[in-house]
Amino acid sequence: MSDAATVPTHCPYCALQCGMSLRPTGTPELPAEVVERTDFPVNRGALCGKGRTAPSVLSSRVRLTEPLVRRPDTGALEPASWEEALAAVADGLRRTRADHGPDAVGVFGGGGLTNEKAYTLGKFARLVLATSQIDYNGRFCMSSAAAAHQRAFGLDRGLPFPLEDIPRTGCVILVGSNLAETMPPALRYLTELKENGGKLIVVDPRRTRTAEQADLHLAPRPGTDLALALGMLHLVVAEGRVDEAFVEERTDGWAAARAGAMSHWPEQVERITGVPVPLLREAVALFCDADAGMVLTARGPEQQSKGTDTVGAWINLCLATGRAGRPLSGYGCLTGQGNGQGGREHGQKADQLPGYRKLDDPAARAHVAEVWGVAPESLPGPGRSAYELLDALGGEVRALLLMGSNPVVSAPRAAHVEGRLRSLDFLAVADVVLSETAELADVVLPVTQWAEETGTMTNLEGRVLLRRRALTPPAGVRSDLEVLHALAGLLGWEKGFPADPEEVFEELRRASAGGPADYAGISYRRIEEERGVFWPCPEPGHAGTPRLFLDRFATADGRARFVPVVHRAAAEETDADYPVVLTTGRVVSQYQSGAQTRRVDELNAAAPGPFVELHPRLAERLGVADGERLAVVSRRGRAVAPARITASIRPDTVFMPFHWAGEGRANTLVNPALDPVSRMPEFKVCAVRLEPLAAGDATAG
Ligand SMILES: Nc1nc2c(c(=O)[nH]1)N[C@H]1C(S)=C(S)[C@@H](COP(=O)(O)OP(=O)(O)OC[C@H]3O[C@@H](n4cnc5c(=O)[nH]c(N)nc54)[C@H](O)[C@@H]3O)O[C@H]1N2
Ligand SMILES: Nc1nc2c(c(=O)[nH]1)N[C@H]1C(S)=C(S)[C@@H](COP(=O)(O)OP(=O)(O)OC[C@H]3O[C@@H](n4cnc5c(=O)[nH]c(N)nc54)[C@H](O)[C@@H]3O)O[C@H]1N2
Ligand code: SF4
Ligand SMILES: [Mo]
Repeated sequence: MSDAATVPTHCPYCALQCGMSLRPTGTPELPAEVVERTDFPVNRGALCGKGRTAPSVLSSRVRLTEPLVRRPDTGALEPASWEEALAAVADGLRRTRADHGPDAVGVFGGGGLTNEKAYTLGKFARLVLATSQIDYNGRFCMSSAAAAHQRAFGLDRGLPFPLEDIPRTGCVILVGSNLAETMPPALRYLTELKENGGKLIVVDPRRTRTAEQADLHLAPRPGTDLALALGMLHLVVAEGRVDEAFVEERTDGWAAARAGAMSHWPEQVERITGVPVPLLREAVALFCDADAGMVLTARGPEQQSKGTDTVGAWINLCLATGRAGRPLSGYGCLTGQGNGQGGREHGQKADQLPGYRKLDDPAARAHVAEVWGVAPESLPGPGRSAYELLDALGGEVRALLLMGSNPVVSAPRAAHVEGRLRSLDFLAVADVVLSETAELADVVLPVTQWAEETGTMTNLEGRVLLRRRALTPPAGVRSDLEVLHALAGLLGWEKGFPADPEEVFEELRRASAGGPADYAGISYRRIEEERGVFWPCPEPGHAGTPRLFLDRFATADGRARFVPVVHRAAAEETDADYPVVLTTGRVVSQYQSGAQTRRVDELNAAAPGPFVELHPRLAERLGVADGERLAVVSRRGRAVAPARITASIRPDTVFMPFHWAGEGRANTLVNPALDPVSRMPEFKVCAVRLEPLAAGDATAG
């Protein structure tokens, strides 16, 4: 319900982008209250605890309200005027460029930034800084699914159908998604599926709250989803369940993909994954007996050094069974961050130009260069991927502008990344709070938040949404767009970097026109009137595209491509020194690096700190009791957190959430092995050893 005094908007956090309304209170301590908003179809008023408490981060008690500059005499960050802070950033970037060349200046963005910001950040890097060195945290999130989408379908949109289709399909295989904790209001789609008689299969090494809802739960060893999908495809062939007509009419490459699957015998797959053959057969029967089916993946199978091939294997299963390019069927990836979808479309990715164009495609360069009023040759080429960029800091890349990420907590091999950040000649961070990464900066720029600025977000369904400014920001903060506008001016670009979001969006429309992610027909007004518009939407008269691929896939010839894949091991396997598998992920009450949610009392009460989840049998072998401190040691380092003993996890695996800094930082342990195609790090599998700490033992590191 919204009345005149409330403003309809969307949650600042995850890719569901739940609708909510805000009622301004006029007090700096808590500037707004959340009011239920039922007219947005995705969540119909429901919110998780993070969304409900989001206004707490708007409080002047926890946020940054003035720029900070590091003083050479004290070495400390101290308050400064905006003029001084911006001049220091412009100087730092200019000096590095003069001394070491344009590619010595890097930019790191985020999938929580609005489309307007992501677009402007990419343009700022390529034009103002003339650097190729830009990437963003979305590389850690959905890049493997994006690469697999491109390979198979010729286009990457997380979900090719709206969430409302899920309850009407026959069977959903949910692979490595803990939706009940990561997108709680979306659980409704799965309960409705079951109410309608549909089946749910969940693939997760842990019996999560989501897995508890499943008709069938498969619990593979982390890092073995590729073998699991191949084993299912093997059975599909062996049992004569291939949709030959669909394969013939709509796909290419089946023979090679089939051969790959046939070399993975179910018994062999059981040995690799730990999933018994009868359960594998049951999964195939549930999936193939239904009239229609979907496979949805999230970070479990994607955040692996073979994530692209793994998603490819699940897509192959969909294609072989005719569960793609048809109503109520298909493969989809559940994108994670608020603008995880739009953030990957408009040019903050190392190899990309707006509209999901490729930076190395001459036609794409010519189109975007014309919109930007520059010569195509002046655009730099593709740069390093996120982890490779962080790893190059202090070496070839000597200054960094960071907007919308907290890699000290969220990057793999985090102690190393923290060291690289410290070794920079110059670091500028724009953030809403003093994150662990902002603490290392030479200049910190305090920026406005979701409720205080206008901009568009594209949710996991490809639905472009608008958040209108609902509150007046505190006097000392500026928007990211104002920051980039001012910096561009100081670096000699008076024009081309407007601070007004709608002006940026109008340019983004033109830059995206004709590209794969075409926003040309979308306007702020249309989004408001239609409660979101699905891309591609090439002209104002076009209705938008909620469902993709029904007539043809987005490849040149309209046919989907099977990709031949075979199983391979994780980059780091267990051995005598590191005998246990570590996997990592999320809990319901904290968000990402925790920079925002660790500042909310109610969320901290619910999820106060890190823990190591382990099976009672493993705990017994180690002699560790519930709540006792446990050191987890990998080849990258050591983390310490209390044990949480539960029979819901495999006995050969431990799980740590990654939301905290300090001694319990999970990413101290994580292996930065990269997928060769997507450059996604292997967040979900590495080898560790566990060392119980005697009470009072302070050997944390
Ligand atoms: N509460 C909360 N919600 C969030 C976020 C948050 O930080 N907190 N972040 C948002 C973002 S950016 C993202 S990307 C999404 C992520 O959403 P999810 O992908 O649902 O989250 P994760 O917890 O990372 O991983 C999901 C599951 O993968 C399982 N898993 C681990 N290893 C493997 C494996 O090898 N194979 C398989 N099949 N499964 C495995 C884990 O046990 C876990 O239950 O959540 C979004 N929503
Ligand atoms: N071990 C392990 N590590 C992981 C993962 C995992 O599953 N396991 N998941 C990975 C995934 S999927 C993701 S998406 C990453 C996310 O990890 P991060 O990139 O660290 O994500 P956030 O914590 O959301 O960081 C966003 C930062 O930007 C700030 N911010 C928010 N809004 C704005 C804005 O509009 N402008 C500016 N300038 N700043 C803003 C926030 O305060 C915060 O400091 O973590 C990855 N790391
Ligand atoms: S599910 Fe995601 S978008 Fe919805 S309220 Fe929770 S964090 Fe916000
Ligand atoms: Mo993510």
